Amino acid sequence: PRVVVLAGGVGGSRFVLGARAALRRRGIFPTEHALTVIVNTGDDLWLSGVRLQPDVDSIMYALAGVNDTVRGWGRSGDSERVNHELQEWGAGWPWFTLGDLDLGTHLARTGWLRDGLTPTAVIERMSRRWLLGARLLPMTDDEVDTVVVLRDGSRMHFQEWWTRHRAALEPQRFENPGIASATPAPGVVAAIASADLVLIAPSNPVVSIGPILAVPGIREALAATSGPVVGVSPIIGGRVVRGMADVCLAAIGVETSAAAVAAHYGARPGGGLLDAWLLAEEDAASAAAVAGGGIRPVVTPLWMKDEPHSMALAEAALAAAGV
Ligand code: GDP
Ligand code: FO1
Ligand code: CA
Repeated sequence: PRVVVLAGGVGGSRFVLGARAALRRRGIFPTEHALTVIVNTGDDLWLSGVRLQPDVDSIMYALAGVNDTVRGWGRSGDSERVNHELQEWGAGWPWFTLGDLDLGTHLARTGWLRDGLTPTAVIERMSRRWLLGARLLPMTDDEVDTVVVLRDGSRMHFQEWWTRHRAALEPQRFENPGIASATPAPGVVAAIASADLVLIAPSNPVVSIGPILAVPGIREALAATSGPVVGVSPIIGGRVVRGMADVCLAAIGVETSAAAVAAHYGARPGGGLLDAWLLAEEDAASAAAVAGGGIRPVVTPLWMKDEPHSMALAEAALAAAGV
């Protein structure tokens, strides 16, 4: 089958690892042709002259097996010599660490962007270093970095709000300046159109999946694709399992519950996104509400504690799509 996944960083990468494993288990090699990941680029930023793509890198590093699984971002076994030097210069952000190996990625990317390559072409080139087993596409080649607007009207880059303030400042809304005139990256709409199924990873619905859906043309492509669209709840037992997605959900008036996130995405027959929604056993009581909203609920374990559990979750998603 041709599988498309919409994904953010940590939740996205764990799920994508599971999807790759599930396809391999069905004897599909190489999985590059079967698995396309459309990645959020709202987290991206310029810092100390280099371009960072945190969610793209999280997924690339995880698929390559070189990610720092403890911290959840960056490279395993990284060092911070350059970062210390940047701090001595007062360059960059004192609360934001750029690892030495990770900086190698950012330098390579920035150099190629300066040479005139698009982000899509850079990601394609970087992907050749490893046997990733998936094709990574940015949601767009346009720079539409997420900005947080606070109650007092002040604005800051999403990364500052998330890493420096740990989402402790109450957001009024999230914006992606320029997104209304952004276009999906080459291959994105075609991948969705020719997919046998589309999976929405259990990523942050507001700042990971939200920006992807806000790129004009992507929602329309999802509505028009002939295969099923299956989402996985990032909420288990009414709680975000990692991170601070609850603060993001509150800002857009969505309760932190599996059913509320499903309703936020909406039922495909009603102009929304989803045909089916995977929710945890802890949330089984809200399956009826999901069904009432026109989305087929599937109760299954959602905790991706290791790759076998991620694979089991991906298999449940494939099964829900009848694939
Ligand atoms: P980020 O870009 O690094 O913030 O990562 P994502 O947006 O891809 O994913 C973050 C979301 O993943 C969090 O809001 C969690 O709710 C969700 N998440 C993390 N671990 C798990 C898990 O084991 N199971 C499920 N279902 N969701 C998870
Ligand atoms: N997250 C942190 O909490 N602190 C950091 O210093 C940090 C550095 C960093 C560098 C490169 C990169 O790709 C990601 C990095 N992250 C860091 C993670 C990242 O900022 C966020 O967790 C995500 O963007 C949210 O999805
Ligand atoms: Ca992210």
